[in-house]
Amino acid sequence: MNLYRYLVPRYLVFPLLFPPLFFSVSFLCDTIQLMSEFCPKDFEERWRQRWKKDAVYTRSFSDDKIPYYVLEMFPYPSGKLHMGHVRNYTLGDTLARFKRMTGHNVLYPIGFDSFGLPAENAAIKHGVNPKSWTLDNVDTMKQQLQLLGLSYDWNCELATCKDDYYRWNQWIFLQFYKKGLVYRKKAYVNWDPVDQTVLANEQVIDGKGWRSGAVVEKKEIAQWYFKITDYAEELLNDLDTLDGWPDRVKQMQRHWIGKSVGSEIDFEVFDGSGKYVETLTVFTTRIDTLYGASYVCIAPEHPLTAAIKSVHVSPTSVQGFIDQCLEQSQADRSDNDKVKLGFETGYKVINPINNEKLPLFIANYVLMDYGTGAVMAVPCHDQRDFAFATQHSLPLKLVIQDPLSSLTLSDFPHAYCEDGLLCNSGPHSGLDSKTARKAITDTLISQKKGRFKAQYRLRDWLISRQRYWGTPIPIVYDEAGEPHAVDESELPVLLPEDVTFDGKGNPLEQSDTFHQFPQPGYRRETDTMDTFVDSSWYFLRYLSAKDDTQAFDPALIKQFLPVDQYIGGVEHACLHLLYARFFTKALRDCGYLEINEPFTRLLTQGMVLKDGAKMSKSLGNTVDPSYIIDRYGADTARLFILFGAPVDRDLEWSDKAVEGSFRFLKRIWALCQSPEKYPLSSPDIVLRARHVCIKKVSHDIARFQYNTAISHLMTLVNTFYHHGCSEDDLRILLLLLAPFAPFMTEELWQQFESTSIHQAAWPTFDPALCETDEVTIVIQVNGKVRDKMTIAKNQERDSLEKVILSRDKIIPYLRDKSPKKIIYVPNKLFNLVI
Ligand code: ANZ
Repeated sequence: MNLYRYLVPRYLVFPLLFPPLFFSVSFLCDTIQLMSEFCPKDFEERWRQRWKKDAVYTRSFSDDKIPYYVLEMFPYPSGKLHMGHVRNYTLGDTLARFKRMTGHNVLYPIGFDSFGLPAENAAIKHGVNPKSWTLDNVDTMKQQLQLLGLSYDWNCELATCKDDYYRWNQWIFLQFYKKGLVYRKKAYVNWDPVDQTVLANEQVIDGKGWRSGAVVEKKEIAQWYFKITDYAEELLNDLDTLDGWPDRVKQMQRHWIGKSVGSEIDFEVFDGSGKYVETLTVFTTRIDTLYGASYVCIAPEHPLTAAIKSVHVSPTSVQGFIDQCLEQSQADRSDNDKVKLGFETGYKVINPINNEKLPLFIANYVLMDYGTGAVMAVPCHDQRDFAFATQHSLPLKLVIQDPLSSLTLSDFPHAYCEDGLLCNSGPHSGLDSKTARKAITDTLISQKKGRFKAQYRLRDWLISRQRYWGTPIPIVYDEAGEPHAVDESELPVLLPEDVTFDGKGNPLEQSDTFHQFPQPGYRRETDTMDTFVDSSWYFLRYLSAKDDTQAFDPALIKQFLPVDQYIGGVEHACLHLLYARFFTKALRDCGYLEINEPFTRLLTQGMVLKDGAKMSKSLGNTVDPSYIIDRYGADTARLFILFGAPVDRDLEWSDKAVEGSFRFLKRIWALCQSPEKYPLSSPDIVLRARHVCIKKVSHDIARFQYNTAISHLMTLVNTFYHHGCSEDDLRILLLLLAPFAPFMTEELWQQFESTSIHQAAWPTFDPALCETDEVTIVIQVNGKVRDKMTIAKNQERDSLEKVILSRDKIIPYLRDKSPKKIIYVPNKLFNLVI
């Protein structure tokens, strides 16, 4: 329905045809039509229903349009949306809407990351069933998401806790198992001796079990791992291909992967009686210091400790020392400022470069899961070794000299940790550190006692959880305790429901149904998978979420992957984003994918703050999104979030700014309600303003500069208020605003068209009309940029010269002289040669 066409006949035709009725009927209509208040509640719900009924946001399978995949990190269904979610999803929705209007076949899905500890804790605390607790929460969150007018294609919806999803976790596990990317190894867990259960780190409070209060013990049990370290080098190198990722995130991943280039050195080990025991390999980045090694030490968890214990005069003292170390956290053990604990084993090792005999220690600061779990200690050149050697009165040997000073050992109370020139290093003395690292390694290579080696800080991914609410690992054990993969035809291995949640033991152990299956004597694995497994491939599943024949559909994957734009919090920089990259590469190597990376562009949005602090339940400073939607409508909530700050910066909550967003929408509403009040008075100005606005908004949305895009729209609205507007102008305004304020624009659009604005085409601009009469020129003094200035186009040199020579920024460079020469490139550059 066209408002203009509608208004004109009514005013003219009514009085002529039905004079007596004119005042009563027409006047009433006008009052209702023209004075209609901006009241979002009147139309938001109606549009939600209509969009759903008309499948306005459903992705099409046709490939006549360019596919575009917008993805947000899916939520954990904790029950309520918080402002962080609202921001995350509004950012994605706005882009999805823009891309649809610019002719893309947009895939914009959502699902629920619905396995995890909170559901299980709720079950233990309140006796509720984890499944119904979770699915209820999913429902609540879904309703809230829909209130915001997010344009998801709900056909893609998935919940990871449902067996139609997690069966494919099990399938992927089996593919990785076949490929040799899964293994089992012993590792320490937190053990609650009272409840006889393994505790997650979050369930250990001040060293005690969260329920029992018992002092938590470390227990070594066999667990499942994914071999992500096989991909360490590729994960590191491919970061360089991710041009659409924030540098900060790439840097965090580089650091997390932590590549160190160095050497391995083999030390022969002899027991107290001088008998050869075995060869111990250490990893070092400073082989140039090898002549300065004064002892070697191993981690308390090192396998060699078993042999040491078996021959030691007091095995209990060895074990006592090991236990003392294991009580400490890894962080404390590595802390430079904490006391270095050591135990002299009585064993000796031989330094392969000079055959010197060195003592072997067990030391708390050596970690088992880095390098080889053994280090050569060089007190003069490593701070921790220095502290340890001083505490244990071990010899200090200076082997690296600072090239810029002639200090000797007694002159410094710390280790000298920099590179330098080698001294006291036999034939290698005099070399610089870098050359020496190569030379010494080469010498050891020729003797088969060493090699070059790169190490990664990245550890294999421990996926076993001794919890109920997760994906059962598809493994069975035979009578001898040997693991076997479950046959693919037997998937899913269902989570049993005949379990109780009393916080004691592992619920899966108690279930009868879980352990009933054909082969007698076999037992199922009762570990479930880390929930990060679920989120490592969900973006592949969205495309065919209901398909029960395969995990994902190769043809659709080819069409839509990699994800064009991923949006989420920077807190996932290392774990989730790295795991998803690993899954993509591993699935590629299993033959199921052809892409190398899952996410082409990544946006990490800023936080939502209140009074300078992160909005969070624990601080009690949250603002409930439903309240804002209820009071102002979803469009205002969205607009505030998008306008309040650049997308990657923190956004400070402000009631005033919310009001401001509401008022802006109200102004547009009023304009569209009574356009006759704003007849077009300066068509030229308005036309230009409109084209400039289309250009700027298109440019800004494509670059996530939503706040500036909205400010351009504000400028346009002001122009309309001052200079009037036509129907076409209003149409353009609504189209440009549609991605930000989907409800109101749709409601107002119906004055012009009966189809959805969200399926309309994005407006185009005429570049000629966007050209302004101004240009910015650069002002240089002796070739160096000193100033910039916006001037009218094609200005004459002489008039310009006067202005430039009297500018504050330029005067100091003139030093009271007039320039020797002036180079003027019209509309670009003005260079003064002094
Ligand atoms: C001898 C040495 C001499 C070292 C020296 C440093 C300085 P990044 O760069 O982090 O890779 N190291 C090796 N494995 C270890 C483990 N499992 N636990 C604790 N420390 C370990 O660090 C490599 C250095 O960390 C190695 O080089 C080793 O100490 C130590 F003047 O070897 B260095």
